Amino acid sequence: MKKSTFYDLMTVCDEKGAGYLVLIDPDKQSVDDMIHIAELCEQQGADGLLVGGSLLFSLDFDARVKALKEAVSIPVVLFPGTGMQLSAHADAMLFLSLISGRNPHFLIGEQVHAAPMIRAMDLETISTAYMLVESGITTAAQFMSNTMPLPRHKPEIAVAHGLAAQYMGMAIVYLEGGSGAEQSVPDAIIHTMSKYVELPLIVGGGIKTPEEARQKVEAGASFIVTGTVIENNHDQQLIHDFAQAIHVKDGSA
Ligand code: 1GP
Repeated sequence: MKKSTFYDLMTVCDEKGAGYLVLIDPDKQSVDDMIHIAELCEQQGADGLLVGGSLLFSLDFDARVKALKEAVSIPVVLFPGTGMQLSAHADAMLFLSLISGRNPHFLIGEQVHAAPMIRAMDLETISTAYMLVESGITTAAQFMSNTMPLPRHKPEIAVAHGLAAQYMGMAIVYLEGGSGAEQSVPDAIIHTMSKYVELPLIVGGGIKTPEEARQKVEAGASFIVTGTVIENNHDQQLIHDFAQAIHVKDGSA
């Protein structure tokens, strides 16, 4: 595999059993708070930061990504809710296609708008099969994309989407409960997906405790993402506990 941020993340996954990514929503906090969380994440063992959100209210997205990049040495990866969330300062971006939905705008439209700018920025792209899974409430991702999530009690439907992503040559699957989800992605979906689909799995949305994160890794997740729980607490012990629970090969959990 070519040396890249994706390669580095996959190496983390091989060495530690799974990787821990913390989502920073640039709209939900001041620059100082954002930097503070990022530094805590690095110190306490997180493997990377995702940056993005469903909406953008601030005008300084690029400056915020730059500030994050200067503050930490773990990878800073864009997780854009729209094609407006681009920055050449990031290490890479998840190039998302919302394949659980049937809205052409999020399947290919946003991507076509963003592609020429991504080329101009020379930004590494990680082709990501993004799937929303029913999670108890209408999440921002669901509402903003105007798509229906995958049913949570039908793992075979999720798997069929994962296989399609694999056959289309995508690099990674992202199973998303949605930020602030009441219920995280069911272990049964993660387990079945990891059994049938030969792509690494990112799992996020509504994960509230290290124990829950650990269960997702044991079910087959390669990366766990938490956003809200860290955003609300700024708790370094909690970040540490998440990292330990997720790094199943460290033997310290
Ligand atoms: C990442 O959107 C999630 O996939 C983050 O979700 O904010 O619920 O942790 P939370």
